Amino acid sequence: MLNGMGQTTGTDQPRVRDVVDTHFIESMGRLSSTTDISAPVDVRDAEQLLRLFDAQLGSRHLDLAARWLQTRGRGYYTIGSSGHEGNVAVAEALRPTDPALLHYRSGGFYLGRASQVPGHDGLRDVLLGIVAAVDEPMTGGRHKVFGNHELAVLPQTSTISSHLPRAVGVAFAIARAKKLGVASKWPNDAVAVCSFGDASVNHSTAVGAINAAAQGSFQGLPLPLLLVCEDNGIGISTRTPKGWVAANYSRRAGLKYFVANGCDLPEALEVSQTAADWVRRNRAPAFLHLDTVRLMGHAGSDVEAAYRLPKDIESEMVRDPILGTARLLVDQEILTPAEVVQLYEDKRAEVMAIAAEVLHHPQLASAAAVAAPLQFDVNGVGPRQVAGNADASGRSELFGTTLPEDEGPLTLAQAINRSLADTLARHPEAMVFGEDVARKGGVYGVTRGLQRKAGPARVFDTVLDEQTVLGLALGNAVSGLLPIPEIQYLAYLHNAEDQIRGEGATLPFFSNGQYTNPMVVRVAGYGYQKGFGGHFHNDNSVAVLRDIPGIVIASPARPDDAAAMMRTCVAAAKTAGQMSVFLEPIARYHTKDLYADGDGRWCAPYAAPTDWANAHVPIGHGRTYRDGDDLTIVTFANGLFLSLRVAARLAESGVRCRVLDLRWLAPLPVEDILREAAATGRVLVVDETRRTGGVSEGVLAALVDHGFTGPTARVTSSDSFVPLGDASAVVMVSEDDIEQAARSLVTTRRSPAVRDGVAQESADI
Ligand SMILES: Cc1ncc(C[n+]2csc(CCOP(=O)(O)OP(=O)(O)O)c2C)c(N)n1
Ligand SMILES: [Mg+2]
Repeated sequence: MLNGMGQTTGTDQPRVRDVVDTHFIESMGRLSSTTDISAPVDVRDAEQLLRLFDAQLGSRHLDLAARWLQTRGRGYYTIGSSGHEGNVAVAEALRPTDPALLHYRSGGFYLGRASQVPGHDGLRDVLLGIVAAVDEPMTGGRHKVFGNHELAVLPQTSTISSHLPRAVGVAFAIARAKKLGVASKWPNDAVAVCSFGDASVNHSTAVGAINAAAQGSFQGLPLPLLLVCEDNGIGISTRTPKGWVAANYSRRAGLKYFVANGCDLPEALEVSQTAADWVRRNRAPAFLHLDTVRLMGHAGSDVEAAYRLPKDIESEMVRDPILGTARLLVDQEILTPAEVVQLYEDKRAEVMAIAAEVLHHPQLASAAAVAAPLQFDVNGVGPRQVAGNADASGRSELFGTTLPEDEGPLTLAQAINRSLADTLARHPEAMVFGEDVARKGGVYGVTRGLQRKAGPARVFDTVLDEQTVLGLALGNAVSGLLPIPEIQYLAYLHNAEDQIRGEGATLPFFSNGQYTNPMVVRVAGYGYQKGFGGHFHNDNSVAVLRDIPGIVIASPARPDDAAAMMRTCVAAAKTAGQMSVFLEPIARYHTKDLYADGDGRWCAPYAAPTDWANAHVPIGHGRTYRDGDDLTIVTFANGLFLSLRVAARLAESGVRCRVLDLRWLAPLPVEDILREAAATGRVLVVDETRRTGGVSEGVLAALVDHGFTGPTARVTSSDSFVPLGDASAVVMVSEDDIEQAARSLVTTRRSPAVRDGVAQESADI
């Protein structure tokens, strides 16, 4: 039976046999040293061929071992590299310091690279991953990946193509760090390599990333990126149209194309070396198309016979790259067939011995242990980190004669602008980029003048693709730079959100904290733009961000908080590798007044970095306004503006509120919520996001979780999109909604557990 798998209980070795296994051994049996299989090939040297064959054999036996471990109930991953082992040639063509983001079939590459650095046992690494062992060197028992910090191999997720935007960012970072003269994690002349499958090139994430690389290169941007398409002609059961990959990428502006038979090691070597050298020399992206076969199905559970003809499976087996290299070794009289089989069986024994040992290794045993890499040590981020060595000369270079703290009261947009400038002044590795942020200075002017101040290498416009914006940031962040990308509108985060969720936030998790994404993603969002722009410019849904483990969500409402919180996020990125999302309320960007025209109470002076008391907002700490004891309003962003106005009106009729601005949506300031709730015994949550999935759910759940028993209510926006024109107002929380709910709530009996006293931190405004 084709693709059949039997378990053989050998005399001293546990083993699993696949038909591919048997086919190899039988084929070797039919071979003699004198069989003239192919024309003599110019192999660089026998030692090299034997070394690469060793990696290929290791990769093959890892696949067999994975299946055996599964039969023992201790193997959790069976997608293998069989048929793709020619990718060892790509590792051979590169340096072990070249950052690699690998396809799940790049086992040959991984073992090849591991063999280039003394002290590494690639076989063991992979087997520890398959059994989810705590001592696996990359994920610490969280996944099976090809990844190793010391080998510059970044772990990848299962989401096909999601690593390509980051790979573009890593290539960009190699060149940009050199240009800026700042330290990077990779050598100046490094090449980033990124492999993926043939079906994966159709994914919009891949299409966008390759497009971004090609467009960048087209306009002369240095991008040393080797894209490797391991083309086995199929994606699980769906055939890739013959010739599709070549037709698409062989004549692409900004992208050099190379093609090689991945089942022919000398050819793969020669072409890989040419491609890698070309990328290194030209600092430009290339597409290396490796023609491979897929043996043993998509994964252990895959019954190929259900969708593939036997003759097709057989013809793939004939191209088995292991067999190809073995024939070459015999043909070149480097080994006899018997010696090849001996090597093959020795490798089996070596791999299975490790497999039999690691299956007893412990796995992660508690939720806390599993989630540990998601807990960034941001508690250590204090005013000292924020102020740091604020270099006065760097600041005056950027700001000229007037420092922002001397400008007088600023709007929210101005405060963010100045804090970005300060970040650029303080961190030479910081960069601000996104759509229209540079020459135009952003749709709302928030980044105005930054390019002039910091130069086009640090403040620049990107291609119009949010996955690229975020991927570029991820690649830069993991390379040691400090990216501050902008997403022009919250509604446009959603088409790229997986770059934060699946790609960004998971990196520390799947690298056991060895790789992080220190960065701050600015997002302009929320509603209340007086009916202009409709949903896509008034998007008020943040649910998609709130449940991502390990990220910080800052949501400043006021200029003084915004500048201080930006500094905190930057400091958290630098000291703890934290990724933060910085949600800015567009409607408040240019607001000056709060209660009455001309009162200027939504403006605030800018705190100098050294003004420790005001230049920093600890993560997860809210801010209380007013000290009323009838009702606590818990809110954030535009809700703060609306609630303060309502609170002032309520005070005139004797209802005394206190208003808590959450400031951080993740982690929520739970202590502050509980303290302020206890202070009045009644809580009204004012939430401009949706009723379902909105922030109010988190606030109320926190109160319940901690035993608050007083009356609560919430006013939220509707479970709707925001329409154009005056109709927008009817789906958004209004001041009237807040006032009515507040008046109604203060008539209810409050919790008996009301604590006396006022809030510890209160600001009168
Ligand atoms: C975004 C995403 N969609 C679907 C899947 C499920 N999936 C896993 S592998 C695969 C096929 C990939 O084929 P290809 O890129 O040719 O790689 P190959 O397995 O053939 O090496 C699919 C659909 C996934 N992992 N990620
Ligand atoms: Mg494929």
